[in-house]
Amino acid sequence: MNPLYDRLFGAHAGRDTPFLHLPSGETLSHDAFLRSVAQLAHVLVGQGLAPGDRLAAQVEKSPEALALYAACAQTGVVFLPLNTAYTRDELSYFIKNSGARLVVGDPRKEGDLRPMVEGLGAALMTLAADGSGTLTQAAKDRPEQFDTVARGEDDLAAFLYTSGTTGRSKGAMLTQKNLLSNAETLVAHWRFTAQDVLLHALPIFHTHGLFVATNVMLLAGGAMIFLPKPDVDQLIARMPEATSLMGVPTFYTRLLDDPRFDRDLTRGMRLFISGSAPLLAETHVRFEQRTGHRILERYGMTETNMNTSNPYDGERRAGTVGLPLPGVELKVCDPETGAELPRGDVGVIEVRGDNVFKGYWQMPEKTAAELRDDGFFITGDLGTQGEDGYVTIVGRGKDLIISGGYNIYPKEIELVLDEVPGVLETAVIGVPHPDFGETVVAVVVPARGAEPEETALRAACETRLARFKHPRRYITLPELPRNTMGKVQKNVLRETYRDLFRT
Ligand code: MLC
Ligand code: AMP
Repeated sequence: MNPLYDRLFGAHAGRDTPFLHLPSGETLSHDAFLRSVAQLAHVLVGQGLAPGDRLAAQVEKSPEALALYAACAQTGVVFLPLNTAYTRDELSYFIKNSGARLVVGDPRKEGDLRPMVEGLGAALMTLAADGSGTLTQAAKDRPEQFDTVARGEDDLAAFLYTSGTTGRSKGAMLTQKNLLSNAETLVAHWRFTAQDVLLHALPIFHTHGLFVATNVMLLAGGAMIFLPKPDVDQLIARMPEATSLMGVPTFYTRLLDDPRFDRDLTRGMRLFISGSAPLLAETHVRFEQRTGHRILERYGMTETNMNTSNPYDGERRAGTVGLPLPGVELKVCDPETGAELPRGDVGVIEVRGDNVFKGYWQMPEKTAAELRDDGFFITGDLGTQGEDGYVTIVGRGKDLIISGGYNIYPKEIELVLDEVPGVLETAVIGVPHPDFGETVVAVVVPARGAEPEETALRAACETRLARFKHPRRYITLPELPRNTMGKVQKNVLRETYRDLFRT
């Protein structure tokens, strides 16, 4: 028995039904996909990977990349997907911290990656966006059947790294049960069936694109139009074949900016889902006016999968993230004492359920700080729950910027900028941005008599931080605003620079 593999993948063996519709016009059936998974599973075992070992993958979105996830499930290997934007420095931390034994990377970066990967005692294989590379080369002649390795519900299925307020990324350990229970809940809640066709344009290295979108469609037995990027022309061209779309708010604002996106185009769609970042109530209203559809907003995170969702049939209330999902307990607590607050009060959201992860890999203190003994996870999001159960997120207790659905922790950027010669200190903030929701601005205080060049600041970020984390604007100030306790008042900075990107 291997519940994750059996339910998501094995259940479709022999089914000649469409699974992935590709940009080339080709369609891959469930069965053809599973045969390629078995071949990859043979390669992983051939590489000496045993159940519980970690495989890190930094690869472009492709059917083969998805098959690698499935092959990990089939062999009991822990899958560790990584953002393709991460630099070699960032990657090296994840490989070292996770102890990954095999790294699958982009052949274009092979020369850069190999010394680092092998220096860390791991092996490197490659996989390109078009499916070529040493991984698929090795899989070519392997059998198309593989005896699934037995695993239990509490065994680890994946590690997803999330940054933190201290600037050090933590590996969130997700079990089979975490993933399966959430997928089951979402299929039922959002009414997905084998007749659904999901327009899949999210990256597959994060919770949203991998565990929400893909796991839901696998469990439901439906098909996906698998686009490498959320290109608006492609989304519009393929929408008539689809029944549903999952996206971050940027998808929806970009679609609304295109006059071709209208009621007629969306006639065959039954569901638009938004998450990973706040959807402005204004976007929700404009979307309904334009298409007649009410976007269904839900709320989740890497450590917990999905926690709340607006209802399918009931009121999808703009500006809220809906109600706790079945099987998820949610409470709003006093940030200082942890005591549960009365309905309507603002506090930190805590959640408990089969969806909540097992802890951070080899970081017991960080786990203890966020995961209570009674199983409640302290999300760090500030919110309120109304008498009727609807949850509204009003802010974040954690110093976090969400840009186009990617989480960016200011501390990580401040640590890099603070090291630049001539910099006394820095404060990195998020300010409203019309496309990304929020974007990164760095406020820099020069050391006495120094004038650090913006090019030097940019260069420092270049090798150490993925591009989406790079500040879009640098502002020099003689000093940072501080309160009487000496703490930097980022709220003052955010207020001062709130209109920097307003059009
Ligand atoms: C790309 N860039 C970004 C960016 N994405 N900058 C800031 N924030 C982002 N999110 C930068 C690139 O580095 C590049 O910079 C330039 O923008 C163009 O890159 P691109 O790849 O062409 O961008 P685009 O295709 O337009 O992608 C934007 C996006 C994408 C918003 C569609 O970022 C995206 O798919 N986001 C989804 C993220 C996601 O899946 N989040 C879920 C996390 S799970 P330059 O300088 O080189 O020009 C989670 C839990 C939950 O949060 O609840 O779901
Ligand atoms: P990540 O750690 O990348 O999984 O991001 C999780 C964070 O994204 C949450 O803690 C929230 O701050 C935010 N988030 C996810 N969905 C929503 C939403 N619908 N509205 C507001 N914030 C959200």
